[in-house]
Amino acid sequence: MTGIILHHYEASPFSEKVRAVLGYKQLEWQSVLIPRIMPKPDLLALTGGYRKTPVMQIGRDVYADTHLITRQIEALAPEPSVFPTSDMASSLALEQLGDKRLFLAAVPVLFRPAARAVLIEKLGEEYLARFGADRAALFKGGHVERPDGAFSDAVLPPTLQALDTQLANRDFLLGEQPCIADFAAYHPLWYIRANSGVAPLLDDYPNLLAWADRIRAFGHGQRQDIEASQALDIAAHCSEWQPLPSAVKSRLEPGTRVAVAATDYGTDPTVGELVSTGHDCVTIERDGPGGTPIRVHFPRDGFQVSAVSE
Ligand SMILES: N[C@@H](CCC(=O)N[C@@H](CS)C(=O)NCC(=O)O)C(=O)O
Repeated sequence: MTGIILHHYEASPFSEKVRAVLGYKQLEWQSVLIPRIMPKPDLLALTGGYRKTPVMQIGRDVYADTHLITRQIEALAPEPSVFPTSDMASSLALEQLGDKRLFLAAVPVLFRPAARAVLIEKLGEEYLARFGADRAALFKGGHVERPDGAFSDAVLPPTLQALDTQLANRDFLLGEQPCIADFAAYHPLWYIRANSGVAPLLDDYPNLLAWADRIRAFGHGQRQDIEASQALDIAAHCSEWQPLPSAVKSRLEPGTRVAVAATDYGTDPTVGELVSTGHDCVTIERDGPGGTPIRVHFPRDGFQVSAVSE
């Protein structure tokens, strides 16, 4: 048992990235379904402010952002690896292309009339209006603007064409085995493909579709559904911490009271005491459910850490 609890919702592309990694590694995990839109009181009881989806919990350790979540999963279950040491920088660059550019280019596609018609059928007009308002608020205060149709039109065709060409003679983006680059480029396409109104947009890219089928075939591992209250209970009764990555020198000393917030969008801060700064991870401690101390871990890239006065 890995102890992994994923807080996610079914239709979330970034959650699908993590579910596919769990599937490729054939891991057992527990699933807590969270709301797609605010408020998310049970999730925030763990994170202390961070609201994005997904979040991973192991006991009383909480991991924000799939950049860190996937690396923590790799640390727990190294084989088969999704972080090959050869091509490390190339896979990081492609991971960013998928998570940042391709995902943001996919979002407006789901607001096109053909996609909206499918969503209205599924979720209802009233919920969709609330979803739109929630996502408009999500992009307030960050340095990334809410993407629009013009951004999609400019970015999607050349990026899909490049990925499709790269996949002409190989099974996965960097060779014959999948790595993090594949999972990061996969989830925005999964998002488009899941909506029958816009899925045909991908028909021009046969290599991409075949590759997406290969990733889908990994499945999601062994998932067990639990309630949010059970996850909070697990945190409240846990007395161990997960190992921390080695600390590196940083501008702020451990023990400093800090706020950590994403810089792109969804910038709601989490406040706590700085525990450690690693190469790729910042950890803070705060009081969680029932006053239990909780550690929340964030990636460094894409997050701002600032000292706060009491
Ligand atoms: N950089 C984040 C991005 C996560 C993200 O944007 N998730 C979307 C859902 S797929 C989100 O948080 N939407 C708002 C929400 O769920 O509250 C990551 O890699 O985890």
